[in-house]
Amino acid sequence: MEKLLIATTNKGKIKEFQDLLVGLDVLLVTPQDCGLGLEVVEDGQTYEENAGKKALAYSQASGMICLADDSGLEVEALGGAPGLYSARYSPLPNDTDTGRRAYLLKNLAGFPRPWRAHFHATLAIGLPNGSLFFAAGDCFGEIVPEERGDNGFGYDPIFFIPEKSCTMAELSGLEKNQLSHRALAVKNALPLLRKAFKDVQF
Ligand code: ITT
Repeated sequence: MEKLLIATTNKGKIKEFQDLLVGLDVLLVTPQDCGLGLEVVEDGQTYEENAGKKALAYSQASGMICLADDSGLEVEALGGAPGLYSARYSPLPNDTDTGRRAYLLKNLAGFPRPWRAHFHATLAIGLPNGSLFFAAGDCFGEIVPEERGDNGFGYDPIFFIPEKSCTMAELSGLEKNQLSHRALAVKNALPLLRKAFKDVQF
């Protein structure tokens, strides 16, 4: 069976991709499965640049078709921050998801609610010949000042979805995968992935 390398070190993303890509008839492998420990510097100015950089680095190191994700949370009152810097949004180096959520709430404290926000995901499909294909998705909601729920990862416990009347972390994995930015991006990426596996000669 052909293999797709999920080019991320984020365990939350890996779990979601494993569930979102069940319909794709390929074997999903992780960098850990392949013994790959790449450090990709995310210095791009856009989600596309960073996702493309990760997909290419992993496809060149592995010789496999790779799927990379660059995503973030954009908060209107903060002019779109943390955005591209969502994974590093903290004054403390190596802070945790909990620390980053607390820092975001501290920065939002002076602003009137609702604190409108959306999650964005750009996926890059990298081929060993250097070709890149992109797909994206967004999920809209608002930030709430108290954490709710234990599922998901990152900013999920403070991201409220009005249509569901709960936070992203209160949704089951299955429910999150019906409406998240990553779910929508995967839906848009599936035809590109199918084409990539048809076209590439292994
Ligand atoms: P890789 O680069 O290895 O994929 P990463 O976590 O560094 O892992 P990003 O640079 O794309 O990935 O950062 C995305 C950050 O945005 C992530 O660490 C979370 O803080 C946040 N984020 C993205 N998607 C999210 C989601 O579905 N739920 C909660 N937070 C999310």
